[in-house]
Amino acid sequence: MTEMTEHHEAIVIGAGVAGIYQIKRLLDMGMDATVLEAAGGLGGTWYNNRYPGARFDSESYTYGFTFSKEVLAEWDWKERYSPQPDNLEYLEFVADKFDLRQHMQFNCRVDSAHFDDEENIWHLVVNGSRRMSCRWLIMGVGLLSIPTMPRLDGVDDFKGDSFHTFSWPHEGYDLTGKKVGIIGTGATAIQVIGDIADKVGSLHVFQRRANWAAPLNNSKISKEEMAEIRSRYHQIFEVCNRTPGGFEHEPDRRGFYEVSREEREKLWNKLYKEPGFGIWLANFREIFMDEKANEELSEWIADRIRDRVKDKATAEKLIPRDHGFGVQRVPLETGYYEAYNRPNVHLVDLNEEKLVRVTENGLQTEAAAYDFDVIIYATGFDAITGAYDRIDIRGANGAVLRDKWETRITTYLGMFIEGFPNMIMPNGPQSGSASTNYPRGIEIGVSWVSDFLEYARANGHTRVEPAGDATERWTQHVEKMYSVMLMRKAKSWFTGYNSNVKGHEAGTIRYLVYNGGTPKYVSIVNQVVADGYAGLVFDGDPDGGAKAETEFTRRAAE
Ligand code: NA7
Repeated sequence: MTEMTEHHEAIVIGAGVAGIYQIKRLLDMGMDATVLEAAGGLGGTWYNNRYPGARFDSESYTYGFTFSKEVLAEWDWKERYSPQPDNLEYLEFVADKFDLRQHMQFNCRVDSAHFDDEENIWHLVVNGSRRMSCRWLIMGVGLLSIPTMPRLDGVDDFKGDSFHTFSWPHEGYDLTGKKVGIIGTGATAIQVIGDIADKVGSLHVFQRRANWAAPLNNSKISKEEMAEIRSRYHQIFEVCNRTPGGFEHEPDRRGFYEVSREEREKLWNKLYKEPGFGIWLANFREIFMDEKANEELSEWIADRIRDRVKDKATAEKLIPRDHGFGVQRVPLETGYYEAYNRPNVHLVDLNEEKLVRVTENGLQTEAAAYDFDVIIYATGFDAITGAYDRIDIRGANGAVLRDKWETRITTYLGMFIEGFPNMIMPNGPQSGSASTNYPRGIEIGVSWVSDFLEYARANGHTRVEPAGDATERWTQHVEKMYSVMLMRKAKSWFTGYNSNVKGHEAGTIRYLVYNGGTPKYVSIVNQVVADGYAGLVFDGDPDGGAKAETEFTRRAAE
């Protein structure tokens, strides 16, 4: 360690939902810790994504932190699906309440993190030259924090304004009367389009793959309603804890084939009119696993699109043909389909005319040149592993994480990586967070990690890493969970597909998320604790890992 190195017992990378709660827990246990955040402020997703229409798809009152009764008592949600400015305000409120900002350093981009095998510490380089070190490196880097631009020629040639939705101008941007082109029809684009269609002069939507979407059915929350919700918080979070996705929507327990077609349609009609993910998550469980059941639901949803979009040809183009409803995370929309009934909104099907390049004036397809004042890139993210790949992470013996994960993503519990001691991921790839209502998964992960660190400190451990066999078992368990789900067939960020990232464009499945559901995840990670942190090797003692052959093995095999 040189004199110039700033050392902390723990460094948390990222000041989003995970980083905020993680630093709180580290400070509570009296640890010397700091948060390094690349952006200019805290809030992660809610700091960056300021595009029009950005809001929760989780019910607001299920999104907040549960760790503090005071926060629950003091914060009022104003909308059922709260918009970005309120969400950022909420996270700032929590950080300020516990005086966390003083432990966060902004505009700090971590370039590299190298593990020192002799001293069992991590050495970091921040912003090119600043040297820092820590015993515990905690990754709160976010699942969707690295935006990706299309690999198109001429992006810099465009003379008008253009932004990726993630980098929307913080001071706001007035689109009134403007000629706008938007690339993408993911959850983000679907929010943007619904919001701006009636404000812009014209809007051209460049769609490569149609995406299933369902109504958000948002509404305001009055003071009285908030008081009622508050009185039920305990109950609400109990439901979140027992549902697979950590939402308040519980799957319909009836068998799809046990009820008549009329009964099924009755449920779908009801759910389609209800707020949020009900139509996805309160549906029959078979829709996620059984082709025929999924097809029947998909056809029913297609008819809703046909009901809502007046022009028949446009409606057909908006109906996905390559995947069924709900096998990708379902975008929730407000007036998305109705936007296409407006004379100023035009759908450009990129299957009929491929995008060729960006020009000085707009976008060029095989069929036409489109002129715009503004181009919006709603083209998604290098999801889940992207933020890890951007840091030069080297573990024991100089092993490079980026290389390790190139062919196969392996973790233990989604929290530890073999060969990368003392690096912990409360919401990493293959953890319980990615496929859920994020903060519910994050709180579970951060709590577990914090308890673990207390244990490690109390027992004087200075090095921990997962055993190879435990890692293999967990990874196989994660892979097996995909095998029963129809989602394995979808080209989405859940399966690691991204046409704009080298190596991820082939559609070869990457096992990024844990699909076993929150209750199963919690029972496994709790069992690991009950078994004396089975599967983890402490201070290089290989016998530590031998403890893995216990209850966890049985559960993972189920
Ligand atoms: P998504 O869901 O990854 O969507 C990205 C969209 O951009 C999708 O429609 C892509 O089409 C499209 N895209 C990406 N690159 C291109 C190029 N080169 N040409 C044309 N179209 C392109 O990201 P979002 O930001 O919308 O949503 C991410 C999550 O945020 C969401 O699931 C919520 O949980 C919140 P494709 O489907 O690949 O053909």
